[in-house]
Amino acid sequence: MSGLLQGKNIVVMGVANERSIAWGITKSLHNAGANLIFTNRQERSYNKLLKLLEKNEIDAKLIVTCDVASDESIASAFNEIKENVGVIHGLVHAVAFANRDELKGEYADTSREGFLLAQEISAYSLVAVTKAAKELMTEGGSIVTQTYLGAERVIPNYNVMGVAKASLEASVRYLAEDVGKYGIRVNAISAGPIRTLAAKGVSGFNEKMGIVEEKAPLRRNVDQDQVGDATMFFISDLSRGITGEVLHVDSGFNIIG
Ligand code: N5H
Repeated sequence: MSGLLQGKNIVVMGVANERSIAWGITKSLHNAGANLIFTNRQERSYNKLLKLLEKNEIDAKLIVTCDVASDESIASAFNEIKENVGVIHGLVHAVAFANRDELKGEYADTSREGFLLAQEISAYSLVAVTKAAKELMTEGGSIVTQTYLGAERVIPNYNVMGVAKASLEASVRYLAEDVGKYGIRVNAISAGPIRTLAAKGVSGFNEKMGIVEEKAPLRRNVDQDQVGDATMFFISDLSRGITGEVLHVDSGFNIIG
């Protein structure tokens, strides 16, 4: 599989630590020969990323700060990428946020503020970065985001995030139509539950993993590397006929009634 992304410049957003889905993706893209550009928001994740890259002997082409809550920050991040790298061929969006206290109990209790925050960081951010990234994808490109089954069905506790992911998945389709004429594709991976920093401490998470082991056709959970390889497929030309799609990487869990 190596070499599939040789010479391709791919932006990865959302590495917080080695458990991050974005880190599994990083390894898959690196193994396929991609040049990697990272964005992160916090100093803490920047330091983590530097250590991870060193430990795994991966050279980042560039690391820029980007706060997806700010249009100025997005503009300056992609400007910096344009100046230092020029053309990009792919973008991985693995960013989401909702207030922890709204990821339990009833969805009906969601606050206006919490609703808007989840939508802004988890869904609008894809729109905003697509707008910025498409200007740098002058040779065509591929954009991949991360979603979850709670967008399609009511999954206890997912609440405001389920609605944000529904918005994200609809955005994938609308964006795919917009940028398709420039040879740019937009797709999503719908991963099964994975123990990440974001998932840490959220109500009912362990139980969800147990249900997958019991009910999914493959009788096991998925991991970051499996999502990484599927994302690599979407970033590469192997998936050149696919856009606006949501691909489940969930041991088949979603087909079971
Ligand atoms: C049904 C479930 C379990 C309940 C819902 C979990 C939703 C998690 C997603 C969001 C993104 C988690 C989140 O924003 C947590 C924050 O409030 C607090 N955490 C942080 O700030 C950490 C430090 C940073 C790294 O996190 C972020 N987001 O920046 C769904 C699960 C079975 C599957 C799952 C966990 C889905 C998913 O969307 O991640």
